[in-house]
Amino acid sequence: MVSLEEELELSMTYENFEDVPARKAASRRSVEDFNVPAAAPGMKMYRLVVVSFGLLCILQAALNISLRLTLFSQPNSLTEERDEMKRIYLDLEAGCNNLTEERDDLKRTLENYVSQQNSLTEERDEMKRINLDLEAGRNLLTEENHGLKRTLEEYAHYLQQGWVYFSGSFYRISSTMKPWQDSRRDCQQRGADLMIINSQEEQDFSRQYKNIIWIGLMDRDTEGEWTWVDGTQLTTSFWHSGEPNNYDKRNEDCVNINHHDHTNSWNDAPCENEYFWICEKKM
Ligand code: MAN
Ligand code: CA
Repeated sequence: MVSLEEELELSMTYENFEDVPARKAASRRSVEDFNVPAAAPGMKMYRLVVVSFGLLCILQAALNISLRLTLFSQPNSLTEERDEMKRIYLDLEAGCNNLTEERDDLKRTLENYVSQQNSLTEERDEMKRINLDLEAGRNLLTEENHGLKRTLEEYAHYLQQGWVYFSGSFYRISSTMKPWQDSRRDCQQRGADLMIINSQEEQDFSRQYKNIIWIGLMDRDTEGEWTWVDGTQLTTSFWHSGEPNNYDKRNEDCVNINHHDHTNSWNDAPCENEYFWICEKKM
């Protein structure tokens, strides 16, 4: 004989494996064996318990399935999420690389622009300097041009007045006779001075005039210290022999060309004596 509890236990253990119709028959048989009427309240309770137990099993199975689904689907979604994150990361990385390249490109462009600008600034400054130099050169040339114009006008003027050009100077012999000081004043009024002789050539040139003529040499300030009208001291001299001599104890402080037929033609004479004179305009 099998007790009700034992039967219940068996049913719980072998529910999935036993042949249900056979079991049902056995149940029926055991019920018949116990002689329990079919509609008895104990039977009802038994059936209720069995059904409840079956429902519980189904519930558990459903729970198992849903848990399994949840557990197995979670790693998948994590992997997907990870892959998605990976993709996003790769996209971001690529974007970042692109931005870095773009930034480097812009940097290079900026550097090029800056260096270009620097070289343009240098060029501009160089051009400015050149321009200033050219301007200075032009001003110099303009000045020179004006100077040359003035010189040319002077040349024209002295030539028109009958002056003779020799070795960088114009010369003029007077047509009247005056004392040394008046002679000098006449030369100065013409923009010139009495002749200064600095070379053998000039000395030879001076001898072509056959009259006695004053030149720009004197020792009025200090006796024996011969000075040219431009303030320079006498270095190369062409005194006639015996001169200067303050002849006959006279004060002969001014110089003239007296002996034209001699290379050394100079003579000292009293300044108040009247002679012709020769002016020189240095050009
Ligand atoms: C004249 C003047 C003098 C000069 C003598 C030379 O007297 O010209 O100055 O020294 O001649 O004999
Ligand atoms: Ca003399």
